[in-house]
Amino acid sequence: MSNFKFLDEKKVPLLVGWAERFLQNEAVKETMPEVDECVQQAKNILASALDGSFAGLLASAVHCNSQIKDIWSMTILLFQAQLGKMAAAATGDVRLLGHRMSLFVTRVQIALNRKKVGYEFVQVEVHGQKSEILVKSNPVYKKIPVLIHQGKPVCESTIIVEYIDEMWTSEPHILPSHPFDRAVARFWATYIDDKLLALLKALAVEAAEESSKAETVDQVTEVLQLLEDAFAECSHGKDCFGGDTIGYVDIVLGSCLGWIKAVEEMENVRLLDEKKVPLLVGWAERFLQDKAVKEVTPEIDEYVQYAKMISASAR
Ligand SMILES: N[C@@H](CCC(=O)N[C@@H](CS)C(=O)NCC(=O)O)C(=O)O
Repeated sequence: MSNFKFLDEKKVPLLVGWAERFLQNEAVKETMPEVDECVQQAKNILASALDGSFAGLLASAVHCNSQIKDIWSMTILLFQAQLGKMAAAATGDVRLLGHRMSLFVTRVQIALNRKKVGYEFVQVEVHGQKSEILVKSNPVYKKIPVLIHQGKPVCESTIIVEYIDEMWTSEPHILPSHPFDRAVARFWATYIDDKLLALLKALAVEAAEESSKAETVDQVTEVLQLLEDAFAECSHGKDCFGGDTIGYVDIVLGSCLGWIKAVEEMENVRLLDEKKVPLLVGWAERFLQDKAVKEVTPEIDEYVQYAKMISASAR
């Protein structure tokens, strides 16, 4: 479609070799559509896509302007750098690159605390000039948290939490034991990250008109209502999403509580409303009392101050 070679032997030889082998696999061959079918499908999407950004991206890929080529090449280089880094010799034990106010970092700290894994906390700069160790350890996103275990970096908070559960297998377990329950837990964790966090960010640090803020507050209320129902289903009448003990969804949602409460204070609204989401209100109180959580959760005032600082510097 574009006359540009993405899988170029000179640039990404490992990926080229892997792609050839992958496409030869019987299970893949049976299900993979032909290239022509993919081209046709892409053209159909392009023709019917009304959304500007998606159509724009596809259109650029099809005509393959030099900007897209550059982005693609850079992505590949960063990917290669990440692979190289992951293969590097192991040194040290557990280090966590983070910042105290990041809820994503809090997740990892709670998981490590629950498992009683000792670690060195390395505070890094994420705004402005990023710390060198962060750029080296997470060259793709350059974001915290990064868990460096025996010299190997693991990125993305939920992935790190899963890694911790799989690496340190002693109790308490974080993910449920049954594959179905694990799938449900991952579903809600993804929902929280996709929906709730975007809304909280909009309320906490983005300047918006009062009317659109009220709309966002309503959306948060809807999300929390769904999570109230999820709690009823997942907890089976027990104290946590994970049943008797704090589990995956508890950690993912619980790490957002500080920001939820900060937004309540800043916007003078009640998001965790006893009348609307009584189960979540009770759960939140219990969660914040847990020792592993308390130790690493900043005070509401700190969140409020931090949110004000971020939104001021964004203007
Ligand atoms: N999806 C990521 C999000 C991590 C994230 O957004 N981290 C923020 C700190 S709260 C960051 O590093 N921001 C720096 C940046 O966006 O450049 C995760 O779950 O770990």
